[in-house]
Amino acid sequence: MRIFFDSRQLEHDPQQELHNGAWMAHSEHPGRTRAIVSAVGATETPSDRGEAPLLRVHPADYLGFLKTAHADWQSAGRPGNAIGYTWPVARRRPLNLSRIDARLGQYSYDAATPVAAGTWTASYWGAQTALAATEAVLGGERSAFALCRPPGHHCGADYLGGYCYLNNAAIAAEAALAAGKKRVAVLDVDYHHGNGTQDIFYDRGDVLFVSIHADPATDYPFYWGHVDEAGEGAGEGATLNLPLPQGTDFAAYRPALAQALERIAAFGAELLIVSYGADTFVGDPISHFALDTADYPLMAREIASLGLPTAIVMEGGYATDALGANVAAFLSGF
Ligand code: OKP
Ligand code: ZN
Repeated sequence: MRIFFDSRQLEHDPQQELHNGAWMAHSEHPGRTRAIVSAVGATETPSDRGEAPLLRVHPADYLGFLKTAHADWQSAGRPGNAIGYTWPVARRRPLNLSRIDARLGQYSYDAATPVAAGTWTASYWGAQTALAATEAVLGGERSAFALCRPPGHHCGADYLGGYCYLNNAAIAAEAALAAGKKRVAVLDVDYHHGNGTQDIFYDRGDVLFVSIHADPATDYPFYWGHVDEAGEGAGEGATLNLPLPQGTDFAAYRPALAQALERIAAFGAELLIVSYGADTFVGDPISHFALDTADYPLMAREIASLGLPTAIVMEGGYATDALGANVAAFLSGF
């Protein structure tokens, strides 16, 4: 399998996140990626396809915010990473605010996603990595892996959150549509619901979003991922949420996976994007499913049995010591 990776993604090195009321070292650190790189073997560096494919998903004002947020924070005399502390709820309308705190609030939804000096560069090359893998499958590869970092599935068109800044899976799906595919499916198997990807395609009939994740009644991101979220307008029926309880092991996971794959087949997808998070692993420090390393090849084989050209995009996974083995196990099933 062709594997794409750009080492500039390591430049994103967020210091801390607000976790259960205290600042703690950030879970989404560069060491995650180093662990995966050393386990998966040779990688290819993506070429630069520019900003146009990013702009199919993210508005220019959001990209502009992301590019300068850390510098703006520094100009305001602030230490460390840029992070918001106030968020608009009822008044989320397009105000032209210049204060960095106001802009951070307008373009984000949590305090777990700091903007550091290297965040834009890393996110940009993460998106290029997803595009390279997508182009490989559009060109005839059966599957390809994009070793993306930071992850992407929590970030919407114009907001960051959940350690995510650019939505790599959505950028990949839009690239496939731009290349002529009529129907694309995104299967999100990260432990957390992919709220950003869901939001981006919620009213669209050409992209099916299917997610298996921890029940938002107990788990982040709480406000999305409930069973009754099924899409709207032209997208009615093109969103499928399959929440599962904490403690779920692969035996309990399998029926949901079968249901997800059935829906993707029925949709008539021509290309599949998999948002793969290894945080369903039993030893994950911030998650509560009970999948094991040996389950990932089985999960992958079932996904591969759809017979669709498949671009796999890396999302979460925080048990760094087991992360390389878990990712390699998943990829081996394709
Ligand atoms: C990103 B991905 C909880 C802090 C917020 C955010 C989790 C983001 C996961 N105390 N946690 O889906 O793996
Ligand atoms: Zn996750």
